[in-house]
Amino acid sequence: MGARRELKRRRSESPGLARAAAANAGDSAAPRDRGWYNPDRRKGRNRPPKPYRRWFEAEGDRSLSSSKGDSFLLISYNILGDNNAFNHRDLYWNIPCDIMKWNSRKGLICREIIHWNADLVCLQEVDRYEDILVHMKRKEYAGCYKGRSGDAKDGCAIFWKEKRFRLLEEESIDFSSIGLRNNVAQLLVFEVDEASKLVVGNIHVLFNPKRGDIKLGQIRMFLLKADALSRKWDSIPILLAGDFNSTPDSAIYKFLSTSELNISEHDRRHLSGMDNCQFGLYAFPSFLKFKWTNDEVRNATGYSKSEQVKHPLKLRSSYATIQGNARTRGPQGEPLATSYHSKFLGTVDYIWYSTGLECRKVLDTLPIDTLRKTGGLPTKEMGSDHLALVAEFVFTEPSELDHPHSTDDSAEEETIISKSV
Ligand code: KL2
Repeated sequence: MGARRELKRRRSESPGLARAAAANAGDSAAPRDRGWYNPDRRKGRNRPPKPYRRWFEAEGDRSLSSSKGDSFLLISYNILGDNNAFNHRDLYWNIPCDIMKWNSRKGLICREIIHWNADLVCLQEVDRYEDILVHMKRKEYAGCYKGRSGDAKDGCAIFWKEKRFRLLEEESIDFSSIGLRNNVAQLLVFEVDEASKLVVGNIHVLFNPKRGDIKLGQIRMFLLKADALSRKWDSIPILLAGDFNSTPDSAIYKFLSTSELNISEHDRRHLSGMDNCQFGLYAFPSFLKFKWTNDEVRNATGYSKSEQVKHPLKLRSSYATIQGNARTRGPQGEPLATSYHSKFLGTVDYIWYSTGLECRKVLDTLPIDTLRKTGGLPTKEMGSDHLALVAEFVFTEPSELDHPHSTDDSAEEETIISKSV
């Protein structure tokens, strides 16, 4: 039977069926068959971002650990500010212009953030906050932004899933107000699932590899303020994400992980390790013995007479606590690289956590040879010159010995905060 005669026969039997048959038979007058709209089926929506990265989980029997509540996921991601991408063309000279454009990078960055479906998202080098907020709002995130002072156009942003996290307090640090350059940091206090509370910090530390004194001062201040907020809310756990512009073999990393440092044992110009990473082209001659000035000592330690600097937290770095792929990890257990462009290949991004939290898994970074093959980031698949760090955490049951601070003398620390500006 011909298609049109069949159509006529069906039309008389069932008008609905006939309309569908008409569409199939190519009858342009009939409405086309309509499927249900599923936004997640749209091209690329649900596929993991490329290149493929594996999850690594904590070892050991989970049932033995004293976790409470559901786990939650955090992303820390330096997204490469539009202005920095434009102003530092020399770092990206080999990257095609169309890849560097914000409009092409924005889609990759937002898709990646949304794909991991994290509960907390800490971004650095954000100068197009509104562009990102639009996407995040659609996925039921709320956000807040702290821009850098001075001429800089970028800043830090934190987004959180409103269904799980309720904002209790918001604080930001403008380091220029205490003479430590125009970088910024954010500290937020959340109630999670109406059961636990948490301090979340986000920082983008000064880049200048020579100014270890300022970098150390910024980080010291960030940790002191996080500690003070934690104590204010009854010693709640702390999560600190960001681009610390310091490498894992540096004195600044040692300060973060061991809570103390004697700066007289180090050269200010080498304090952040940015001069001797995989191929840091920021090396400085070190044949002259470096002497700290009083101002530099005060920037670093908070006191011009003290060369010893301490912080009050017990911190662990999430990637270093989870064993990963030998091809992606260095001697400290940190990723070999979280950032790559024509002048730098190395690790500067971290997610630190205090007691009261346990890191359950991390999203692996990429091997050096995979990164080198790209010739430099960003690429047409990766929107920034940094990789997004993603880690999953659980709250642990509090024990007598387990509080986020290494000392319990809050009065002493409050004095340090007020004096060390
Ligand atoms: O290292 V970064 O890149 O965390 O990804 O942070 C800073 C640097 C960012 C904000 O200031 O801009 C980049 N050489 C290389 N990179 C630079 C320079 C520079 N002279 N100045 C700023 N950045």
